[in-house]
Amino acid sequence: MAALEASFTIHRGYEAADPDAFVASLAGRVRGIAAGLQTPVDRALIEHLPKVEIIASFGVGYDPIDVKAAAERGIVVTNTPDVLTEEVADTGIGLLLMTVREFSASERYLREGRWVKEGPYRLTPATLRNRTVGIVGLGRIGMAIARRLEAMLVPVVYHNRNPRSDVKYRHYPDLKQMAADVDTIIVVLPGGAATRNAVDAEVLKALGPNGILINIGRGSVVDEPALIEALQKGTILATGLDVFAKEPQVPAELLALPNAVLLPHVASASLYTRDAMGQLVVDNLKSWFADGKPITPVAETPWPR
Ligand code: NAP
Ligand code: 8YV
Repeated sequence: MAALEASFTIHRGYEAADPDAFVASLAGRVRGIAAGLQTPVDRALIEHLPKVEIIASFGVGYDPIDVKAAAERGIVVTNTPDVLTEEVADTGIGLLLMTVREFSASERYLREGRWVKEGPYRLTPATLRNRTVGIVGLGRIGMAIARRLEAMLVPVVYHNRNPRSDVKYRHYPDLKQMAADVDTIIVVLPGGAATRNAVDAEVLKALGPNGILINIGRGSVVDEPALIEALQKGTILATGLDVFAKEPQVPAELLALPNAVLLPHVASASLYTRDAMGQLVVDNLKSWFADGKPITPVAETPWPR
């Protein structure tokens, strides 16, 4: 915010008591939007702000922004790729280990004094040592996770719409087929209509009773009620989630499950990485208004047009 204030006149939509009156009062003046994940920029908002030239989003995923509506009006949308990749991959591996080896449950066991009273924590039924990981979304973050898994001697395969020519990992055009062949899935897909409920009851059934599902992509990619049922019935073994269907709400059924490790969307949430993301938002806006060039435009609003 300090860097934005140094270069621009800022109007804080997130502080407005009456958002509609706020937007109406600025309609003829606002030329750029700095948007967070919690700030949907839908078609109605875009149409109410006809002078907007750029929407600079804080985050690599930009599913809350109606990029089609922006493209139709010649508005460029930017995101924050790369600067968060390694942090999010670290979190993905951390969440995988927490889930497979039950680290949060065993820490609770220690803090509750049960190690002293009851003896050692149980041997975990799961290990990474005999697992194969299927990455759903082998893009920037998926690749950073795959590199880490290779160093950990864990075999990797993946599901994307398009096979990559720069990797030796097996590509599965069909997600259900991949789920049947592996025991661990890490979801790193973008949100939005194309990926909604891509991990459904059938995929979970194919993953099987030893199966572990990690999701650090978007909550909308996993059919949450189907996942809850699969965990309750033992259709799969466990899950580790950083993202949820209706954040910050997490269903009570998930909270009650011992075989679910739940994080509050923290994959990129270090000061270091959030600062880099914020800087890229500022740099996109400054570059646009100084030189007419966005630094990291999204695919739907390419630059030059
Ligand atoms: P990216 O480089 O664009 O990678 C996305 C990958 O998903 C690509 O390999 C793409 O391959 C694949 N993909 C896209 N749509 C697909 C579909 N319909 N079916 C199958 N595969 C599909 O993006 P990234 O930088 O790695 O980020 C990925 C996502 O992670 C973001 O969009 C965001 O939602 C999420 N994320 C979450 C956090 C967090 O805090 N939890 C932080 C950062 C990012 P193809 O095009 O070949 O299909
Ligand atoms: C968010 C994320 O940016 O980059 C993404 O797609 O999901 C996160 O890094 C973060 O939650 C801030 O809203």
